[in-house]
Amino acid sequence: MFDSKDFRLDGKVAWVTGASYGIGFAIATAFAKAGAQVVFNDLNPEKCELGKKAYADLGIEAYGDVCDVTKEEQVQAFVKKIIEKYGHIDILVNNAGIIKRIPMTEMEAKDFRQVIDVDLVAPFIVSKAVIPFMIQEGHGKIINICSMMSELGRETVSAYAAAKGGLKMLTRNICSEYGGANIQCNGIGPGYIATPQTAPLRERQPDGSRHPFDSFIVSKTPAGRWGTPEDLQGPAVFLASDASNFVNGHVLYVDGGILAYIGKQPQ
Ligand code: NAP
Ligand code: GCO
Repeated sequence: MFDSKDFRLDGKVAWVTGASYGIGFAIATAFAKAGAQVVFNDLNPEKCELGKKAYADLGIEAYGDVCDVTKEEQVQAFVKKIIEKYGHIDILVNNAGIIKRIPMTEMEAKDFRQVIDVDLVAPFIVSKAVIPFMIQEGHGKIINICSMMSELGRETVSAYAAAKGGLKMLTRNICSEYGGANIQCNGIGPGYIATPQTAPLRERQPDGSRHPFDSFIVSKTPAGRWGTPEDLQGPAVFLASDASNFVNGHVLYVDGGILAYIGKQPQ
């Protein structure tokens, strides 16, 4: 029988990777407001301290520490710390990610590999480290932050699209392999969201006009605007909660309708 408490996260421990700011921070704060204990990591102590202060400014006592999600030994050590401190990890959000916007024929293989490393290999490394503890608990929620580029390509983002396409399939495979252990693994596919990662696409031009890509995205989005990190909070809480216990292997696009829309007819 449905109960609104199904959307609560009370008593849950939620690790959101790369969540000092941006989308990860927004998702983590929503989890805290729904009752979860938030855990986050970042690449350096300064960012972790900035993140802790930002959470504290919202009245949230988040546990944060340095962990490079591409380094398996760091991830395993971080998971050990979480288990020692809280005893369990109920929710994992593979949020940490990078993008390099370089025309493919000009992109060096090392740059391609770095994007794949952070955006695809790291979610594998982190999920692999966490799943055994979720199996022990008899439940778990994994949310992979995919992208519209899990479905579409565009110039200069070959590595990112390849990684995010792979992340969609990793999501489906974790669902397939661990659904029987009562682990639900889903994706969130944000549209174009106003964060530091997309700031270069929204920069004002020297003459003060809007960036052409900014205008392009607004015209391609039925909602007629960029998304905000807050737009992702409700969908993330849903996928992290008992309300979604029979949702598995799904990528929930939170994109203002852009993937459904052919685009405004030129006037
Ligand atoms: P962002 O502003 O660039 O933040 C990314 C976060 O990931 C930062 O905290 C960064 O830490 C961290 N990070 C990067 N590499 C890491 C590593 N190796 N280990 C640990 N942390 C690492 O990005 P965002 O816009 O919030 O995006 C978050 C996620 O959503 C990414 O996966 C992105 O691909 C995805 N996404 C974004 C959009 C969008 O329009 N913004 C749309 C769809 C999907 P540092 O600050 O220390 O580098
Ligand atoms: C880009 C953007 C996108 C967004 C997002 C869209 O350069 O096209 O950075 O990739 O980050 O992934 O869903």
